Amino acid sequence: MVNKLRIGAMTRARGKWACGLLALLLTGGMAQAQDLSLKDARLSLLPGDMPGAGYFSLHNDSPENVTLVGAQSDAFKNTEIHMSMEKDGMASMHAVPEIDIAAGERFEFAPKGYHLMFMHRVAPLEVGDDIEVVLRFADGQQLPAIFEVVSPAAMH
Ligand SMILES: [Cu+2]
Repeated sequence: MVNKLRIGAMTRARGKWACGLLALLLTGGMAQAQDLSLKDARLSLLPGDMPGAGYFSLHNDSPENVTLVGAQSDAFKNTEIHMSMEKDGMASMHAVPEIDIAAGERFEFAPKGYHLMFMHRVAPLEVGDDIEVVLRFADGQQLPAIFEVVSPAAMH
């Protein structure tokens, strides 16, 4: 009886170790983005299958310049970096391939400017939900962050 319990505990411990190793292999042993952080991350949710817009403040407290090249979330099929602009009184937006953030700088994703465009929701979302978004950088760093789902009315 005692022996059986002990074997069970050992198996569990080994399973945990194996998971850790797998995670390390999957990420290629890449360091997590420790000196990069997101503040005030929120996703403005529109009704139906309209895209959601992600806003946040990205802080680069590392001694290196970084380049944001994309983002992804399990809650949406694809995500693009967008920039809104107004021309002749008409609002429009276009995709931006990458954004440089210099060492020690911060970059604001805010309404009427840069935003993450989340397209094709794959799961139902409600105001108040949290979704995980992973930001990707040109050097291979990945920064996971939690975005709070908010109503577009809360943006103003
Ligand atoms: Cu957009």
